[in-house]
Amino acid sequence: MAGWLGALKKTRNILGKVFSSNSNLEELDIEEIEELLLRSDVPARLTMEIVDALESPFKKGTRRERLTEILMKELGETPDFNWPSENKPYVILLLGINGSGKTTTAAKLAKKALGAGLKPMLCGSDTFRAAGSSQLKLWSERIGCDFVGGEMGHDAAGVAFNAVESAIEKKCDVILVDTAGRMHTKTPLMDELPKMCRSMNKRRAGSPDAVWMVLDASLGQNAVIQAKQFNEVVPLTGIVVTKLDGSSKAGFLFSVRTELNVPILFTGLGEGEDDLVPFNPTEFVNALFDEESM
Ligand SMILES: Nc1nc2c(ncn2[C@@H]2O[C@H](COP(=O)(O)OP(=O)(O)O)[C@@H](O)[C@H]2O)c(=O)[nH]1
Ligand SMILES: [Mg+2]
Repeated sequence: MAGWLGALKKTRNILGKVFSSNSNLEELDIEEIEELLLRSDVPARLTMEIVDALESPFKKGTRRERLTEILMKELGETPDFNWPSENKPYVILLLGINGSGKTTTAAKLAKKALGAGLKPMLCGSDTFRAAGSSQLKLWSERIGCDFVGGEMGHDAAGVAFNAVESAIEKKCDVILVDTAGRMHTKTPLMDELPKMCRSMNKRRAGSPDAVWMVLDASLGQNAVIQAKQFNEVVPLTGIVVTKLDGSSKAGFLFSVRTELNVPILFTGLGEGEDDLVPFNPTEFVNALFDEESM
């Protein structure tokens, strides 16, 4: 299973020059420090705060503690996600642009639910592409869980309704609803999302219980801009950050709370089915510093 330290290597290659206790900050001028922070998509306001902290005098050996405090404050509280014991079937709707990792994340979450002793259902409502739903069906066979999907061209809201109906019948505990990737700028597909919500709500009042946006970490700050637009169409209740492994722009995670005020719940640290872990701010911040001190 992939870990935080390995996943954050590329971002650390940049930020470590500022954060690492081995780095010789005296060799960098303020512009260079700012440039490094911004290059990894640390938001501008936080960059200024970090620079201020580095410029003001402090006791030797406390740089890491001081920076850690600033970074942890920026991330805010991260609630633990617990699989619900009521409101069954609990419906989690996964949204995002094409390729962000929705289908993989739906499967990874279903595997987690199985591991927690629950009965999950995968719902393939990506009826926009020919292979959209069949990809998730393959996942359901691989991990061994129920599946409801639709053919290309079917109404996604109808597929979602059928999934809730079938999950009630089969006494499933949780439904992971995978959706078609859509651009936040394309109105007709964006309009489909509230329709899907209304449709599921008709079959089980209160659903979807959770609406999670799946963000590709390699897009950095642009991912947050997308999320803001999705959030205006369907209010988000959580964020899943995928592909943190391989991203050099993990600094954007520090914008999520201030820009969206939605918690980061899970993080993808690799392609494997077990490479989805609860977001852990302490592990995340620690992994931005040097490897030796871990
Ligand atoms: N490295 C890495 N790859 C991921 C992660 N999550 C998804 N992927 C890959 O991203 C690609 C697109 O994923 P997919 O789930 O099909 O995206 P979708 O279009 O949003 O459904 C696939 O090759 C996945 O294996 C992750 O956390 N780390
Ligand atoms: Mg997909």
